[in-house]
Amino acid sequence: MSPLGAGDFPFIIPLLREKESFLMLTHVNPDGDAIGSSLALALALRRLRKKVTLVRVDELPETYRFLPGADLYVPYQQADGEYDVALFLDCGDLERVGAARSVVDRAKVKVNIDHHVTNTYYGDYNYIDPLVSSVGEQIYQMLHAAEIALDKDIATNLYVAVATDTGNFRYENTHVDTHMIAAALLMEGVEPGEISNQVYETRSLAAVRLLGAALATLQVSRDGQVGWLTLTRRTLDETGATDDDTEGLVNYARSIRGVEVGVLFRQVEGGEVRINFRSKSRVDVSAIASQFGGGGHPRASGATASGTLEEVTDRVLTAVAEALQQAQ
Ligand SMILES: [Mn+2]
Repeated sequence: MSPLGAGDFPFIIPLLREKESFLMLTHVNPDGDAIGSSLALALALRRLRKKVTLVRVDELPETYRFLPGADLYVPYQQADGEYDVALFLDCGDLERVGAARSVVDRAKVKVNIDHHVTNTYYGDYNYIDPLVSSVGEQIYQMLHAAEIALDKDIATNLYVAVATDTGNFRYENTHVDTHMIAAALLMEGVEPGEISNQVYETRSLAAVRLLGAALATLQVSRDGQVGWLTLTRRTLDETGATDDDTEGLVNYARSIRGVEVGVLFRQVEGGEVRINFRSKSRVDVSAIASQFGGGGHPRASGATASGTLEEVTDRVLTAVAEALQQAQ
């Protein structure tokens, strides 16, 4: 845990031990950290014989369905009981749970566990640590402090959470603690080669076709510092790809030599455009995303804006150019 990151941590541990029923929520379009950290905590709570209702809004991405406990997820509409505690994982603000917002008040207490620098502290208890790589690290620290033993299933989920949010231990959010925790997880029997095969080396045909279509739209700014890709609804429909298949595409724009900021524009339902930002080393893209009502991390963020693809692209590229200017 980073020195800044404890927050309400000391109050959350007793809640886990003493309360009986837990509602667990994470963000829409869940990624490896959201799913891995949730499943790890859900499995740990079940070992303590707690009642756990782990809800989802979207189907789990195919990539993560191999995770131990993945079948614990239920559609949020099934959360029709009363709960002692709602646990929010990897959600920078309450809106991130999407339609599951309608069930959160079924719990008496809200616990917010997150690592986004833009977190709004919406919980009754907040454990926010922007200096750690992932919520996976935070859950590891919590289980460790609560003296709840790991097993291979819990460790596998935590490993996937940490690995995916660090780009498989490549991003600058990979710290000494990150590797120490990974080592502790390997001691529980985690198989990194097998996980890597599942998470990084297995794609659907549609996803690879989408990659080709996305790369064909690549544009780079005149100064070479901004690269962007554009996905229309039509492209998504023609390739048969799902929204989950768009994950990681933005990294191709950022990977170009000289590019500091990569952006992916994706048309979504209802006349809106989903925007994903990545930066290499200087620009804080969480600040840019905030201008558009979104949030995230300094090097990876996202927002959803209304308007046509052209309008949104114009506005966003102007904001990126300004941010680049200030970061010179
Ligand atoms: Mn995360």
